[in-house]
Amino acid sequence: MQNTTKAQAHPNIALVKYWGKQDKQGNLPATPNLSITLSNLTTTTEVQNKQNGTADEFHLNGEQVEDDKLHGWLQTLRKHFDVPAVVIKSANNFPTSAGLASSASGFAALITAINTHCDLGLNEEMRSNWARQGSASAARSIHGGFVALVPPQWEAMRLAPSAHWPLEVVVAVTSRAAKSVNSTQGMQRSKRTSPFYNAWLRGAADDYSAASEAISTRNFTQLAEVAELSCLKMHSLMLTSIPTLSYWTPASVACMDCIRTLRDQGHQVFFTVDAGPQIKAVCTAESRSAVSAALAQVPGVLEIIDCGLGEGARIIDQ
Ligand code: 2P0
Repeated sequence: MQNTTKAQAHPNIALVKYWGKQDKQGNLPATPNLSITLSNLTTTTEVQNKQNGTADEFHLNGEQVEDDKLHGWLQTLRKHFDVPAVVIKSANNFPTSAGLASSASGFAALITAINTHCDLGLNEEMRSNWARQGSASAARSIHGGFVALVPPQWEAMRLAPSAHWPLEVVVAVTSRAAKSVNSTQGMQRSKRTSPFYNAWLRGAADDYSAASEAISTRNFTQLAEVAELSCLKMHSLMLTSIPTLSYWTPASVACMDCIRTLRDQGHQVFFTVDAGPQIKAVCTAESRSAVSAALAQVPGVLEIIDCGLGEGARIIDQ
Protein backbone atom coordinates (compact mmCIF):
# COMPACT_ATOMS: atom_id res chain seq x y z
CA MET A 1 0.00 0.00 0.00
CA GLN A 2 1.37 3.44 -0.93
CA ASN A 3 1.68 6.23 1.65
CA THR A 4 -0.44 8.60 -0.40
CA THR A 5 -2.31 7.97 -3.62
CA LYS A 6 -3.63 10.79 -5.74
CA ALA A 7 -6.27 10.72 -8.46
CA GLN A 8 -7.88 13.28 -10.72
CA ALA A 9 -11.29 13.34 -12.37
CA HIS A 10 -13.41 15.85 -14.24
CA PRO A 11 -17.08 16.70 -13.93
CA ASN A 12 -19.35 15.70 -16.74
CA ILE A 13 -22.47 17.32 -18.10
CA ALA A 14 -25.40 15.26 -19.20
CA LEU A 15 -26.79 15.90 -22.68
CA VAL A 16 -29.57 13.41 -21.96
CA LYS A 17 -30.38 14.02 -18.31
CA TYR A 18 -31.02 11.76 -15.37
CA TRP A 19 -33.53 13.07 -12.81
CA GLY A 20 -35.19 10.43 -10.64
CA LYS A 21 -34.09 7.05 -9.34
CA GLN A 22 -35.42 3.50 -9.38
CA ASP A 23 -36.92 2.06 -6.18
CA LYS A 24 -34.05 -0.42 -5.91
CA GLN A 25 -30.73 -0.78 -4.15
CA GLY A 26 -27.62 0.57 -5.87
CA ASN A 27 -28.53 4.20 -6.61
CA LEU A 28 -29.89 3.38 -10.06
CA PRO A 29 -31.18 6.11 -12.38
CA ALA A 30 -34.74 5.70 -13.61
CA THR A 31 -33.77 6.57 -17.18
CA PRO A 32 -30.84 6.07 -19.57
CA ASN A 33 -28.56 9.10 -19.69
CA LEU A 34 -25.57 10.34 -21.64
CA SER A 35 -22.85 12.89 -20.97
CA ILE A 36 -19.64 14.52 -22.04
CA THR A 37 -16.68 14.70 -19.67
CA LEU A 38 -15.15 18.16 -19.36
CA SER A 39 -11.52 19.17 -19.36
CA ASN A 40 -10.13 22.06 -17.25
CA LEU A 41 -12.56 21.63 -14.35
CA THR A 42 -10.73 19.22 -12.08
CA THR A 43 -11.14 17.42 -8.79
CA THR A 44 -7.91 16.17 -7.23
CA THR A 45 -8.29 13.66 -4.42
CA GLU A 46 -5.60 12.10 -2.27
CA VAL A 47 -5.98 9.17 0.07
CA GLN A 48 -3.65 8.19 2.89
CA ASN A 49 -3.93 5.83 5.83
CA LYS A 50 -5.08 7.39 9.08
CA GLN A 51 -2.15 7.30 11.49
CA ASN A 52 -4.07 7.70 14.74
CA GLY A 53 -7.59 6.53 15.41
CA THR A 54 -10.15 4.60 13.41
CA ALA A 55 -12.48 7.34 12.18
CA ASP A 56 -12.08 8.44 8.57
CA GLU A 57 -11.23 12.09 7.99
CA PHE A 58 -12.43 14.13 5.06
CA HIS A 59 -11.06 17.48 3.91
CA LEU A 60 -12.75 19.42 1.13
CA ASN A 61 -10.95 22.40 -0.37
CA GLY A 62 -8.62 22.60 2.64
CA GLU A 63 -11.25 22.37 5.38
CA GLN A 64 -12.15 19.32 7.44
CA VAL A 65 -15.83 18.48 6.90
CA GLU A 66 -18.37 15.82 7.89
CA ASP A 67 -20.12 14.16 4.98
CA ASP A 68 -22.78 11.53 5.78
CA LYS A 69 -23.03 10.40 2.17
CA LEU A 70 -19.31 9.74 2.03
CA HIS A 71 -19.28 7.92 5.38
CA GLY A 72 -22.17 5.71 4.26
CA TRP A 73 -20.41 4.96 0.97
CA LEU A 74 -17.18 3.97 2.75
CA GLN A 75 -19.13 1.69 5.08
CA THR A 76 -20.69 -0.09 2.10
CA LEU A 77 -17.28 -0.38 0.41
CA ARG A 78 -15.89 -2.00 3.58
CA LYS A 79 -18.53 -4.72 3.43
CA HIS A 80 -16.75 -5.90 0.27
CA PHE A 81 -13.11 -4.88 0.70
CA ASP A 82 -10.48 -4.44 3.35
CA VAL A 83 -10.13 -0.66 3.51
CA PRO A 84 -8.36 0.82 6.57
CA ALA A 85 -9.33 4.12 8.16
CA VAL A 86 -8.29 6.84 5.72
CA VAL A 87 -7.68 10.54 5.43
CA ILE A 88 -9.21 11.89 2.21
CA LYS A 89 -8.21 15.31 0.90
CA SER A 90 -10.22 16.52 -2.06
CA ALA A 91 -10.03 19.87 -3.84
CA ASN A 92 -11.94 21.32 -6.76
CA ASN A 93 -10.61 24.06 -9.02
CA PHE A 94 -14.23 25.24 -9.54
CA PRO A 95 -17.25 26.16 -7.32
CA THR A 96 -18.39 23.20 -5.20
CA SER A 97 -22.08 22.14 -4.99
CA ALA A 98 -23.16 24.85 -7.39
CA GLY A 99 -24.39 22.84 -10.35
CA LEU A 100 -20.99 22.01 -11.77
CA ALA A 101 -21.14 18.31 -10.85
CA SER A 102 -18.53 18.31 -8.10
CA SER A 103 -20.01 15.10 -6.68
CA ALA A 104 -19.51 13.39 -10.06
CA SER A 105 -15.81 14.20 -10.27
CA GLY A 106 -15.48 13.72 -6.48
CA PHE A 107 -16.66 10.11 -6.28
CA ALA A 108 -14.96 9.18 -9.57
CA ALA A 109 -11.61 10.49 -8.27
CA LEU A 110 -12.16 8.90 -4.86
CA ILE A 111 -12.87 5.33 -6.01
CA THR A 112 -9.96 5.62 -8.45
CA ALA A 113 -7.59 6.68 -5.66
CA ILE A 114 -8.86 4.07 -3.15
CA ASN A 115 -8.73 1.32 -5.78
CA THR A 116 -5.01 1.88 -6.28
CA HIS A 117 -4.22 2.78 -2.69
CA CYS A 118 -5.81 -0.37 -1.28
CA ASP A 119 -5.16 -2.68 -4.25
CA LEU A 120 -8.84 -3.42 -4.73
CA GLY A 121 -8.27 -4.67 -8.28
CA LEU A 122 -11.29 -2.89 -9.77
CA ASN A 123 -11.52 -2.45 -13.53
CA GLU A 124 -13.25 0.59 -15.10
CA GLU A 125 -16.71 -1.00 -15.02
CA MET A 126 -16.37 -1.87 -11.35
CA ARG A 127 -15.06 1.60 -10.49
CA SER A 128 -18.00 3.08 -12.35
CA ASN A 129 -20.36 0.87 -10.35
CA TRP A 130 -18.86 2.06 -7.06
CA ALA A 131 -18.78 5.69 -8.16
CA ARG A 132 -22.49 5.43 -9.09
CA GLN A 133 -23.33 4.25 -5.59
CA GLY A 134 -21.86 7.50 -4.27
CA SER A 135 -23.52 9.72 -6.87
CA ALA A 136 -25.14 8.38 -10.02
CA SER A 137 -23.58 10.95 -12.33
CA ALA A 138 -20.14 10.00 -10.94
CA ALA A 139 -20.38 6.68 -12.78
CA ARG A 140 -19.93 8.65 -16.02
CA SER A 141 -16.81 10.60 -14.91
CA ILE A 142 -14.79 7.36 -14.83
CA HIS A 143 -14.58 7.72 -18.61
CA GLY A 144 -13.53 10.55 -20.91
CA GLY A 145 -15.28 11.76 -24.07
CA PHE A 146 -18.90 10.75 -24.72
CA VAL A 147 -20.28 8.45 -22.05
CA ALA A 148 -23.52 6.50 -21.57
CA LEU A 149 -25.10 5.18 -18.37
CA VAL A 150 -27.75 2.68 -19.41
CA PRO A 151 -29.50 -0.50 -18.27
CA PRO A 152 -29.16 -3.31 -17.50
CA GLN A 153 -25.68 -2.96 -15.95
CA TRP A 154 -25.78 0.75 -15.05
CA GLU A 155 -21.98 0.82 -15.32
CA ALA A 156 -21.02 3.70 -17.56
CA MET A 157 -19.51 2.93 -20.95
CA ARG A 158 -17.62 5.17 -23.32
CA LEU A 159 -19.61 5.80 -26.49
CA ALA A 160 -16.79 7.64 -28.26
CA PRO A 161 -13.46 9.23 -27.34
CA SER A 162 -13.03 13.01 -27.33
CA ALA A 163 -11.14 12.83 -30.63
CA HIS A 164 -14.25 11.45 -32.38
CA TRP A 165 -15.86 14.91 -32.17
CA PRO A 166 -13.83 17.51 -30.27
CA LEU A 167 -16.68 19.75 -29.16
CA GLU A 168 -16.02 22.66 -26.84
CA VAL A 169 -17.95 23.79 -23.79
CA VAL A 170 -18.22 27.36 -22.54
CA VAL A 171 -19.43 27.54 -18.95
CA ALA A 172 -21.11 30.78 -17.88
CA VAL A 173 -21.05 31.02 -14.08
CA THR A 174 -24.00 33.09 -12.85
CA SER A 175 -23.78 32.33 -9.11
CA ARG A 176 -21.14 30.80 -6.84
CA ALA A 177 -23.58 30.01 -4.03
CA ALA A 178 -24.09 26.36 -3.05
CA LYS A 179 -27.55 25.18 -4.07
CA SER A 180 -30.21 25.06 -1.37
CA VAL A 181 -31.80 21.75 -2.43
CA ASN A 182 -29.32 19.06 -3.44
CA SER A 183 -29.92 16.79 -6.43
CA THR A 184 -30.84 13.69 -4.43
CA GLN A 185 -33.54 15.55 -2.51
CA GLY A 186 -34.66 17.46 -5.59
CA MET A 187 -35.21 14.39 -7.71
CA GLN A 188 -37.08 12.62 -4.91
CA ARG A 189 -39.37 15.62 -4.72
CA SER A 190 -39.95 15.68 -8.49
CA LYS A 191 -40.69 11.96 -8.59
CA ARG A 192 -43.19 12.32 -5.75
CA THR A 193 -44.96 15.48 -6.86
CA SER A 194 -44.43 16.54 -10.47
CA PRO A 195 -47.41 15.77 -12.72
CA PHE A 196 -44.92 15.45 -15.59
CA TYR A 197 -42.80 12.67 -14.07
CA ASN A 198 -44.42 9.78 -15.96
CA ALA A 199 -44.14 11.64 -19.27
CA TRP A 200 -40.46 12.18 -18.47
CA LEU A 201 -39.95 8.44 -18.00
CA ARG A 202 -41.77 7.64 -21.24
CA GLY A 203 -39.67 10.02 -23.37
CA ALA A 204 -36.21 9.14 -22.08
CA ALA A 205 -35.39 6.14 -24.26
CA ASP A 206 -36.18 8.08 -27.45
CA ASP A 207 -34.06 11.02 -26.30
CA TYR A 208 -31.19 8.67 -25.52
CA SER A 209 -31.41 6.98 -28.95
CA ALA A 210 -31.56 10.30 -30.81
CA ALA A 211 -28.55 11.66 -28.92
CA SER A 212 -26.39 8.57 -29.33
CA GLU A 213 -27.19 8.47 -33.04
CA ALA A 214 -26.34 12.19 -33.36
CA ILE A 215 -23.00 11.55 -31.67
CA SER A 216 -22.09 8.58 -33.81
CA THR A 217 -22.91 10.55 -37.01
CA ARG A 218 -21.60 13.89 -35.62
CA ASN A 219 -24.93 15.54 -36.41
CA PHE A 220 -24.76 18.82 -34.46
CA THR A 221 -28.30 19.97 -35.26
CA GLN A 222 -29.81 16.70 -34.06
CA LEU A 223 -27.71 16.69 -30.89
CA ALA A 224 -28.61 20.33 -30.17
CA GLU A 225 -32.31 19.64 -30.52
CA VAL A 226 -32.44 16.60 -28.27
CA ALA A 227 -30.02 17.97 -25.64
CA GLU A 228 -31.96 21.22 -25.19
CA LEU A 229 -35.22 19.28 -25.10
CA SER A 230 -33.94 16.87 -22.44
CA CYS A 231 -32.62 19.79 -20.38
CA LEU A 232 -35.86 21.76 -20.57
CA LYS A 233 -37.96 18.70 -19.81
CA MET A 234 -35.87 18.12 -16.67
CA HIS A 235 -36.26 21.75 -15.60
CA SER A 236 -40.01 21.47 -16.26
CA LEU A 237 -40.09 18.58 -13.79
CA MET A 238 -38.21 20.71 -11.30
CA LEU A 239 -40.48 23.73 -11.76
CA THR A 240 -43.65 21.64 -11.42
CA SER A 241 -42.47 19.93 -8.22
CA ILE A 242 -44.21 20.88 -4.98
CA PRO A 243 -42.67 22.99 -3.58
CA THR A 244 -41.15 24.18 -6.83
CA LEU A 245 -37.46 23.72 -7.57
CA SER A 246 -36.03 26.67 -9.42
CA TYR A 247 -32.28 26.59 -9.93
CA TRP A 248 -31.97 29.43 -12.46
CA THR A 249 -30.94 33.03 -11.96
CA PRO A 250 -32.16 35.80 -14.31
CA ALA A 251 -28.72 35.58 -15.93
CA SER A 252 -29.24 31.85 -16.61
CA VAL A 253 -32.32 32.69 -18.67
CA ALA A 254 -30.53 35.56 -20.42
CA CYS A 255 -27.68 33.19 -21.35
CA MET A 256 -30.14 30.73 -22.91
CA ASP A 257 -31.61 33.58 -24.99
CA CYS A 258 -28.11 34.66 -25.99
CA ILE A 259 -27.29 31.12 -27.16
CA ARG A 260 -30.49 30.94 -29.24
CA THR A 261 -29.54 34.26 -30.86
CA LEU A 262 -26.03 32.99 -31.65
CA ARG A 263 -27.59 29.93 -33.26
CA ASP A 264 -29.90 32.13 -35.34
CA GLN A 265 -26.75 33.95 -36.51
CA GLY A 266 -25.33 30.67 -37.78
CA HIS A 267 -23.18 29.47 -34.87
CA GLN A 268 -23.21 25.82 -33.94
CA VAL A 269 -24.08 26.03 -30.25
CA PHE A 270 -26.65 24.72 -27.81
CA PHE A 271 -27.17 25.03 -24.06
CA THR A 272 -27.56 22.61 -21.23
CA VAL A 273 -28.17 23.37 -17.55
CA ASP A 274 -27.90 21.01 -14.58
CA ALA A 275 -29.39 21.40 -11.11
CA GLY A 276 -27.85 24.82 -10.67
CA PRO A 277 -27.63 28.27 -12.23
CA GLN A 278 -24.62 27.76 -14.51
CA ILE A 279 -25.12 27.59 -18.27
CA LYS A 280 -23.03 25.25 -20.36
CA ALA A 281 -22.86 26.19 -24.03
CA VAL A 282 -21.73 23.24 -26.14
CA CYS A 283 -20.27 24.39 -29.45
CA THR A 284 -17.86 23.64 -32.24
CA ALA A 285 -14.29 24.95 -32.13
CA GLU A 286 -15.13 27.47 -34.88
CA SER A 287 -17.84 29.09 -32.76
CA ARG A 288 -16.11 28.95 -29.38
CA SER A 289 -14.61 32.44 -29.25
CA ALA A 290 -17.87 34.08 -30.42
CA VAL A 291 -19.82 32.11 -27.81
CA SER A 292 -17.39 33.01 -24.99
CA ALA A 293 -17.42 36.69 -25.96
CA ALA A 294 -21.21 36.89 -26.21
CA LEU A 295 -21.86 35.11 -22.90
CA ALA A 296 -19.28 37.29 -21.11
CA GLN A 297 -21.41 40.33 -22.07
CA VAL A 298 -24.62 38.96 -20.55
CA PRO A 299 -25.49 40.98 -17.40
CA GLY A 300 -25.05 38.80 -14.31
CA VAL A 301 -22.43 36.47 -15.77
CA LEU A 302 -19.61 36.35 -13.21
CA GLU A 303 -17.09 34.24 -15.03
CA ILE A 304 -16.56 32.34 -18.26
CA ILE A 305 -14.72 29.01 -18.19
CA ASP A 306 -13.68 27.46 -21.50
CA CYS A 307 -13.46 23.69 -21.54
CA GLY A 308 -12.93 20.95 -24.02
CA LEU A 309 -13.77 17.30 -23.65
CA GLY A 310 -11.74 15.68 -20.91
CA GLU A 311 -10.22 12.36 -19.92
CA GLY A 312 -11.57 9.79 -17.51
CA ALA A 313 -10.57 9.45 -13.86
CA ARG A 314 -6.93 8.49 -13.42
CA ILE A 315 -4.06 8.18 -10.96
CA ILE A 316 -1.52 10.99 -10.99
CA ASP A 317 1.87 11.56 -9.29
CA GLN A 318 2.41 8.05 -8.05
C1 2P0 B 1 -27.34 14.42 -14.68
N1 2P0 B 1 -27.85 15.56 -12.56
O1 2P0 B 1 -27.76 13.55 -15.46
C2 2P0 B 1 -28.37 15.14 -13.84
C3 2P0 B 1 -28.76 16.42 -14.48
C4 2P0 B 1 -28.05 16.93 -12.29
C5 2P0 B 1 -28.89 17.41 -13.36
O2 2P0 B 1 -27.21 13.53 -11.99
O3 2P0 B 1 -28.45 11.54 -5.97
O4 2P0 B 1 -25.31 14.15 -8.01
O5 2P0 B 1 -25.98 11.75 -5.98
O6 2P0 B 1 -27.11 10.21 -7.58
O7 2P0 B 1 -25.68 12.25 -9.61
C6 2P0 B 1 -26.94 15.15 -10.36
O8 2P0 B 1 -27.29 14.20 -9.47
O9 2P0 B 1 -27.31 12.68 -7.80
C7 2P0 B 1 -27.36 14.69 -11.68
P1 2P0 B 1 -27.21 11.47 -6.79
P2 2P0 B 1 -26.24 13.27 -8.73
O10 2P0 B 1 -26.15 14.75 -14.62
